[in-house]
Amino acid sequence: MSYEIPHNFLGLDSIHSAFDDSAVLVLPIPYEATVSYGGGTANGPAAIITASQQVELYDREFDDEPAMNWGVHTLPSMDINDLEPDAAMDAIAAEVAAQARHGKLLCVLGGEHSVSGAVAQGLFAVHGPFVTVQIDAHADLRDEYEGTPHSHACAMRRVLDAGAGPVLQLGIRSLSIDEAEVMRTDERVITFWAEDVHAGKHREALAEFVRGQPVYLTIDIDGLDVSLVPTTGTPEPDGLTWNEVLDIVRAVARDAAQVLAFDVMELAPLEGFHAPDYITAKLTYKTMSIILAAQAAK
Ligand SMILES: [Mn+2]
Repeated sequence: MSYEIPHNFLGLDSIHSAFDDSAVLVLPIPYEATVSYGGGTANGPAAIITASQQVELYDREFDDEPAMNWGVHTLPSMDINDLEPDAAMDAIAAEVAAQARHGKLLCVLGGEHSVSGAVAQGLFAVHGPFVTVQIDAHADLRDEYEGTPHSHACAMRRVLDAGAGPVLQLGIRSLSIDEAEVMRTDERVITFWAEDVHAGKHREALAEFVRGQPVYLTIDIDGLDVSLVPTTGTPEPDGLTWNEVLDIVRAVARDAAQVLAFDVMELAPLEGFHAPDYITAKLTYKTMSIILAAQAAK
């Protein structure tokens, strides 16, 4: 008999993590290729999964253990760091498309944010058009950065290139002059700065943006205030609070026709400093719980 905790998200037993019976698929993509400042996102998914095993399954919000009702299956981690960027992005898009066909809620753990462009491609191939909600400190609208179109600084530009639909950004507080121009001229991009979110100015537009639409929610962990998760490659002050982020998740879950997928990106864990890993893991569990509860209520 083994007493080892299973190495899956939340450390679930085989019954509550079986593929067939799970409503959620967790896909770890520890891809890291275009670090521009601090590195370490390749260790993000493993740190989130390890920390998730310490998160209480019981959630007061639901007076229940959501994971025991829905089932959460953790897929094998993608091993693509040796591939050229184009090939890595193709591999991600293909894997996401293959998993999206199962019709379950897909939860991608990164890894650097450039992964999200390929996730959008894979989702679009299966589901057709959708809208994207981005929680992030950075606009990520550069066409290329440091010589590559696959930089994490270009993540949302690549999501737009996937052709699925518009992007609504929340919590943005760092951008280049060129990105400011993209925001002014590209009507596919709607931006709410961090201070707009603090003031609640995003609420009406967010509800209208997702209403009746399939949605992809991408959470760059640096969108949160840096006091919550300082271990990220490109930190910025004045981020979103825990409750501001969960309010956004609740609004998306409530008003969307369906949340196709969400991701949690850019955690760069630091050995011996486990609080940010735990907070990221708890955010991931809360997000899937909120989405599935809203879906069940529709
Ligand atoms: Mn960011």
